[in-house]
Amino acid sequence: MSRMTFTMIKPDAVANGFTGAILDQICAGGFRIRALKMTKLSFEKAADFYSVHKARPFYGELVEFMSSGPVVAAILEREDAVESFRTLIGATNPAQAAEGTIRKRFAESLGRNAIHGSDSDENARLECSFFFSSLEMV
Ligand code: 3AN
Repeated sequence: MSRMTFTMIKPDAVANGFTGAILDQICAGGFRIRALKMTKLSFEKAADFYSVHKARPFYGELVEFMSSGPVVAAILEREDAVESFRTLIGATNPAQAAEGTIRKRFAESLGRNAIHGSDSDENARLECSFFFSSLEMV
């Protein structure tokens, strides 16, 4: 799985009309889209996806936001996928993200930060299978 990562364009960026521009930047960054879907997470599904953050003070706000509107989920392939995708999206807080990164360009705030990227190969594998069946990946 080290050539794969998982991403999700979050409800803020979808609602703001940035889906096309973000997918364009991902492809320009050398990633190949292996699976893609627009969907809306239920409160329960969002709570499950982010359950690792259950103890954090922002968990309720995060789950509420992530289930507030459509998201665009994708499986991406590239050499060194997890690390290079984290570089492409920039720091969690867009105020600290490097110039030209996806979060710097498109995120609203720390909570509404436009895009998710897996933080390890293991989480990439889990997150890909959370959203996609083997039939949906080409
Ligand atoms: P990343 O998405 O960069 O891996 P994490 O895993 O630390 O960052 O946080 C998961 C998500 O939780 C972030 N994408 C962000 O939307 C939200 N988040 C993180 N820290 C805060 C915070 N202090 N206040 C509100 N939301 C936060």
